[in-house]
Amino acid sequence: MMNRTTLIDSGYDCWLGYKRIADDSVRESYLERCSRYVVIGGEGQGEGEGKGEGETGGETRGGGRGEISVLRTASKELCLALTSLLGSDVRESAVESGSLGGTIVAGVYGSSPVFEQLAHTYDFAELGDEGYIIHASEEDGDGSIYLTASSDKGVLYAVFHFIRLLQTGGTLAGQQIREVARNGLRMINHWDNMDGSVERGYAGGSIFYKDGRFIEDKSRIRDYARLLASAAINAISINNVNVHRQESKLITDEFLPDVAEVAGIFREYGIRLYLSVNYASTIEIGGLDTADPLDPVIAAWWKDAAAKIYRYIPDFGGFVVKADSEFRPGPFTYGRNHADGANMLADAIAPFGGAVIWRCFVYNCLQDWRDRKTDRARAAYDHFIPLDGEFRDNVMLQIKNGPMDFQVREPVSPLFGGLTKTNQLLELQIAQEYTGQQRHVCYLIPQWKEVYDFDTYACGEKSTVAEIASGRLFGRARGGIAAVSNVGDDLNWCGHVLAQANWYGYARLAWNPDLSAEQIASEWIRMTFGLDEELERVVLDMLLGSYNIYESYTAPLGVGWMVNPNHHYGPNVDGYEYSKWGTYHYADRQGMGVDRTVLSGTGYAGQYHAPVAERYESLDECLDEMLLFFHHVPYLHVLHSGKTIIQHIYDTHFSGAEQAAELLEKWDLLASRVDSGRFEHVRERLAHQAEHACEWRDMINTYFYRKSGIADEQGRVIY
Ligand code: GCW
Repeated sequence: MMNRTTLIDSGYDCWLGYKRIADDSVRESYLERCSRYVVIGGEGQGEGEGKGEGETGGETRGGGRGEISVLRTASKELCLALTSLLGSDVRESAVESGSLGGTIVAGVYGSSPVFEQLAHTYDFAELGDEGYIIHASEEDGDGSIYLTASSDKGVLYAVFHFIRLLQTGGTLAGQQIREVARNGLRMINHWDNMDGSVERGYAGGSIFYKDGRFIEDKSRIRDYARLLASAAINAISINNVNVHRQESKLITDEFLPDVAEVAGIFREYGIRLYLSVNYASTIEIGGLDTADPLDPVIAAWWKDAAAKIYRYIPDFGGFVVKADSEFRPGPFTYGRNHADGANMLADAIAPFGGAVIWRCFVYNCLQDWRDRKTDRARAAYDHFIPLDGEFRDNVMLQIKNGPMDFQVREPVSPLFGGLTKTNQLLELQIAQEYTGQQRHVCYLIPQWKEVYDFDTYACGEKSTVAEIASGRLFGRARGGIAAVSNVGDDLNWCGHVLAQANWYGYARLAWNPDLSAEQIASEWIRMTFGLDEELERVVLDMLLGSYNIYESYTAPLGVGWMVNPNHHYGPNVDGYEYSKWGTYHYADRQGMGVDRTVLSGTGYAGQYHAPVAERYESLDECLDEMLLFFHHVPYLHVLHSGKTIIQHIYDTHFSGAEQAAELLEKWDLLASRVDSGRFEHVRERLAHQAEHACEWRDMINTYFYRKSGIADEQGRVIY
């Protein structure tokens, strides 16, 4: 167990700290309607069945065992929040106690006649499995507030939403909230290894494993599940997609008891557990000499493996698979394709209601830098488009937002809009691998909003990524969002307190991609730091500006990379220029950028639908911020902004470093408004960022000054 005194001011509680509301009048006005509560069934014995996450219809088995405890979780959380935020005058009521007037009443619609009066205001059928209602209208008489849904999980979400209302100073009077999840699957992927390390982890070690085994004290996992559920995450994979020897054994009797215990914790919070599996498990742990997906012996091995997993975990979510990617095994070895591999696993797991999440991050990572025709950006599309329509219904293809690899700026993967007959998941990276590694502030919600809102024109206008990933545009049965976690065992979970906003924001956006970056940030600030207008103004300004600031002092105009090899931190313009990874900028003394046009380049621009393809193809129409991703241009090429490429590089790098220094000055205004623990911690990170931004500025500017020989118009210092 964590020692509470060490946690105070550490950021451990994240946005669920529930500090007593300081303003007496606000607290008292809430108390008028919130001094009593009841969660119907919260201590009861009901039993139910959940539908599989990511599904918009159909039957799924398993999950029943969690249903009672999800309501219990809701009840515990409501009690904790009310007593902490409002003071100790809060008590639990009983439904049988006659009049419920002035009570918060939570429960599954249909489990009690008290919810029937809501039937003339809401259509419960529209809520689906996870949607909910918060009804606090005075017109219905008794002043009670109703939190209801058609499932226990929906009630839990309603409870957390209601708590958020109180934390953010929202009005209760007249509230009629109806929320429906826009994405069926809202998943977090961990890249945790059983040795306790986290691949691309920037917040300490794993919260799940140490020294090749599960960590014995699971209390932190419970705290984690609670944070995830508060923002309606409903699925988690708990091990790295690069599945090494030890993690391959997670699906065996050696570790399944532990996996089941962890699954049980997540189940209480409405979260379904998945595992990343080694495609070559039959060889690695099965003692066989092949992993050929069309070999009946292999298919039978996986059927047995699935049956065993479900004996331990009846509501197991399924497998996440990275195959034939970055040296991981896959079906290519046997002359088979990705559909063959995915379908074999899908068939093994289908009888139990499980799914296969198959990643599309497939490219040649042994490229020759001298070869300018092979284009890593093209690879995923080239591999998967020919297979569209060949995957089983319980397969989802997980597609990174961009065609390269989570750079600060990339176009959207053309697989979105390209695939029309296959279930898809959008994959984002909350871990800030290329966006400052949680030492720089980089609030990523604006980047993700652009991805969700991107119009692929697959079926004419409004064919956005949001509509495709959710499954709606092509009428797919499954869909949703997954993201690489930024969490580790640092006391504040994320390494940087402000990086918690990305974790929280990812989840909120997965529930509803229409929320604005500002709205999410302001929710997070109020919940995390309390109600303080000045503090909110400053932190909002810092967060909302941070993505552009980070972009402006790092690799310019969409070209990407320019980082140190392996760990990917800090500037190194040629770090990957002569490597095998397919990530080049092609800078010479005349110009830079990658020609990906159909006319003269790799043809990548042609993987989009009209009019997107034409926009990227055309030097005139291509957006400035994406120019060097699509075109190789001279340094004196003039952007839409009116600046030359070279002057743009100088200007953005000087201003970016200045703005990074201003972030620190802004934070310093908050010295008396933030507890010293979190204040000093963030301050130290911002000081590093300011200094590191100067390093970026000087390396990039100097490199391009020396390459191009063109001086800065403003004659600033370049080395
Ligand atoms: O971004 C790259 C990372 C790898 C990662 C890979 C992937 C898990 O540098 O560390 O491996 O992507 O997404 O599979």
